[in-house]
Amino acid sequence: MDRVVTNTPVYDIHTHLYDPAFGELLLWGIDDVLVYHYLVSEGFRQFDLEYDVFWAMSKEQQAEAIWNALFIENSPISEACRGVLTTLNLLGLDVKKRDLPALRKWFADWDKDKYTNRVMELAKVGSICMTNSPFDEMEKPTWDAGFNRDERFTSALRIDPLLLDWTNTSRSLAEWGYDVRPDLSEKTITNIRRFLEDWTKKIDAKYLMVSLPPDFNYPCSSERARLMETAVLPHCREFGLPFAMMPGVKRGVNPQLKLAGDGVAKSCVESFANLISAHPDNKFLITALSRENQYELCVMARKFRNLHLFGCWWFTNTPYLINEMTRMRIELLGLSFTPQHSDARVLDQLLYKWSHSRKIIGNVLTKKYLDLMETGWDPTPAEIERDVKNLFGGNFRRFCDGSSTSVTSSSASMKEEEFAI
Ligand code: FIX
Ligand code: ZN
Repeated sequence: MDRVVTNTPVYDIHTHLYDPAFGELLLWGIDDVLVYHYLVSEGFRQFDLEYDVFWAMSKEQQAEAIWNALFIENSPISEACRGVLTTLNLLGLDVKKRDLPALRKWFADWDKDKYTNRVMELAKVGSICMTNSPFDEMEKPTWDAGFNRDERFTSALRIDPLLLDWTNTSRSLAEWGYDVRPDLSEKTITNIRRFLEDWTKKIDAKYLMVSLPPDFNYPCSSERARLMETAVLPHCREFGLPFAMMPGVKRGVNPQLKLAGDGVAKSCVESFANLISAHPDNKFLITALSRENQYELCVMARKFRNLHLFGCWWFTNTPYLINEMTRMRIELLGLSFTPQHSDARVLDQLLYKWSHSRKIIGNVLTKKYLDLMETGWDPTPAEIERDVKNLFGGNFRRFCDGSSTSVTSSSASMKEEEFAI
């Protein structure tokens, strides 16, 4: 069992990583690992530093401040800190030396392409879905210029500015040649759809996605609801693409922390049920930030087959909550969901995020198969291999494709004698 969960390649369906062709946008190496925003917010709990002093530092100085505060002056026991150590350990580095300069020296000898291959191979991540935004000035020029894609990197079209800040976004669209006005006239909607079509094709989007504040409600006469009903959802239907919603984030709770300053609050799950039931021909993906929303979401997914739950997002990506959520999802939904995505922003993080999650998912599954065995039902190795493949990408691919081809136990290859639960 452990071997199957450890060795099955995953499709990481939500990350903030980039195809290596995006150059500097693909972050990797010890300094980027240390300045991850999860660690920045933990660092500020220990620093004796003003915000602006920290932000004025170079990346290397910030990394050093975090290293000293969270690894040297305190034991690195939080999930994000432990993640750094798991990553280094899996790369074969000796963490007990506590030697940041030596770690930097080791990373300096790598080339980005070789390192990408090495990390993906070690983490057993087969495909990575990027989060691609036409509104991101850093990545847009690369899309506009075109490049040879690395097939391991797929795309999701991120549309937060369109749905959360239409007034400013209408100006950008107009600048890019789309005939739109701030009012949502029929002509404007036609042009928003043209924009979505152009970008869906340009990046070969596998799904569209948005993160939503906790106060999202539906039905509603808001601009946001109107944009969803008249532009986004019809577009998704036309292209057969799921619409991923990530509710519960409160952006900028502490703006001084920049990217590390976002918070969480409960969302209204009933609103999502209303939206999904009103659009039975659309496919929806949901991962919610609030722990309190997870149970209601599981029950909702039992009611709507056009809803696929995925991942333990951000603050829920901790061992305690991954265990709780995976167990609850399995008990209520069987195997019809995708338990995890990494949300990695730095390539190296694939190592810890997947190794920590695989272990927990493996433990939950082991317990469930043992419960089955108590009834006299013997799960075969091929059946277990099938189930894990489906959880690690098969279910998601099938949901996106709308095809009924799942990984079947007969196509699973592991021999019976090769492992035991
Ligand atoms: O909105 C998102 O996709 C979030 O995952 C990010 O914005 C967030 O900053 C993050 O990195 C969470 O893991
Ligand atoms: Zn994300």
